[in-house]
Amino acid sequence: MDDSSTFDVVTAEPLDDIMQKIAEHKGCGTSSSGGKASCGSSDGPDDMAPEIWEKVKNHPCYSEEAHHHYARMHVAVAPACNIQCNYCNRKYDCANESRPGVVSEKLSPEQAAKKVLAVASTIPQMTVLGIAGPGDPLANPAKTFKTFELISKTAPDIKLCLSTNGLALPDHVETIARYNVDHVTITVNMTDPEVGAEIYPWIFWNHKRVTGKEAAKILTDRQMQGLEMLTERGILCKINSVMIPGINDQHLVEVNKAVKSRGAFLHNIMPLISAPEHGTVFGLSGQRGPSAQELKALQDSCEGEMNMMRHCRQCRADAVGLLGEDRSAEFTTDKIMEMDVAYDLESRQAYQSAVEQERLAKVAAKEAEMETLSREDVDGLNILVAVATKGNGRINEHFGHASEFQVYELSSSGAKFVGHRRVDLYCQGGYGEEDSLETVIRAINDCTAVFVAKIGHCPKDSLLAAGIEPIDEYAFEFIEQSAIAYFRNYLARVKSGEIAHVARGDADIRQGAFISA
Ligand code: CLF
Ligand code: SF4
Repeated sequence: MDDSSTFDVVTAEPLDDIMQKIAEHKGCGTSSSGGKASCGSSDGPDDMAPEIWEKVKNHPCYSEEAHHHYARMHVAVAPACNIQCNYCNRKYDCANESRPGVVSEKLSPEQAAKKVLAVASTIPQMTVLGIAGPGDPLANPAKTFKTFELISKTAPDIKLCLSTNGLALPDHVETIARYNVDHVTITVNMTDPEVGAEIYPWIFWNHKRVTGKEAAKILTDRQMQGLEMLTERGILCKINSVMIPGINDQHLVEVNKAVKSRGAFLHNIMPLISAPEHGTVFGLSGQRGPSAQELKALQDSCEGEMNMMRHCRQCRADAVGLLGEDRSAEFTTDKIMEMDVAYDLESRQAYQSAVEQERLAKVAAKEAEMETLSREDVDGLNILVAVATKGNGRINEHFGHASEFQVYELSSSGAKFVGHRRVDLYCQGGYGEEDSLETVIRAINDCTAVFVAKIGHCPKDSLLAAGIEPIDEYAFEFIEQSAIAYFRNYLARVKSGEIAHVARGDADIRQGAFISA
């Protein structure tokens, strides 16, 4: 038997022991972690076994904390698919792992390997290579595993990651383990074939097309079997689910329980993105996606069961960079073929140690600020704040240059990342765009403040009028430390009567809340 199926490659520890630790970690909702967030993918090294931390610490999808510092890249080597989802148009990338409306440049395994080296030598914090489409990686096993083989030889420090619809998964678990792919995502939208028949018109199974409930039953059985086989081997599994209001939104609570009981590490409930111009069945039938509030409510209701991922950016099958940034245009096939690539493991490691120092400083700063918050009477108050950032866990983006805002919930537990909001750029080459400002304000209307590195007078006044306090006094500081400091100051102002606290659900009546009393 191949040793890699019984021992972890990083720690050489028997996999039974590691599995036990993963299973223990699943119950982290009830674990004691002091004043820190007790559950969720923002967990740190104190919240899990060292072997698990080793696997997730620099994976931007499996660790919320890591996503501020580390980047991933995808290579689009897998064009074919073996099922049909009603939210997919084959013109575009697999919508299980990406948003519709973007098309990746397809690569051969050799081109993909060259691209990985080119990116790794340009972006030293790129630590994960994922194959996520544009079809299903396991419907293209030869190309997928050839790519992994080439990369594991030339860039052994890069973690390998795979995302699949799960239909072919049980047939490939041994190969996945042999190539040390220790992060696998399965998209599970249902465990009930009645629900599945509304999402999947057909699957291609045993050389023929199968439809309706029969197809959905085969798919769910294969997904659950594949999940069990992976977790038995100590491979960390993330479950992606597309939330489709009126079809599987309530049912996803059951899905969450089913995948938790089979050892899944993380659950990522993503919103359906649906528009007629995507040409999908759902887009054309007018099936809507969930609102940010509906999504958050479902994620909150599942959080007691297991770790929930809230920082997914539904990135494309050729995404490159930190989650939320897109550097794929810098690495087109033409450009990478011209690049003189030198893979320098030592300088990558030196860069990553510097990142770790910054990360430790960030955690220490947050803990010191938490210490002061723990002495305050928070009185059950909590607020949301929006943050403009371009990475490193700092408030380092100008208001006008932000294409998304990260949203944190502030409460007696400190600052917890709860999602992000995409927006149109306010600054359009030197002048502010009023229409964009309106969409920004709508996107963060439930936030009490917005933290930015810099902001002009015009947007400042409009935000204040909408009841959102623009804050630039923490420019370039750490996000969580600054947010907690702001929260303490907010509590003091509420207590003194300087401002009135407005509950989140009352965002529409926040107008003028920051006009001094
Ligand atoms: Fe890619 Fe997926 Fe691996 Fe991440 S993405 S294969 S686990 S390396 Fe991440 Fe992108 Fe969301 Fe996917 S943000 S769409 S969850
Ligand atoms: Fe499309 Fe992905 Fe579904 Fe295949 S699995 S039909 S590529 S969304």
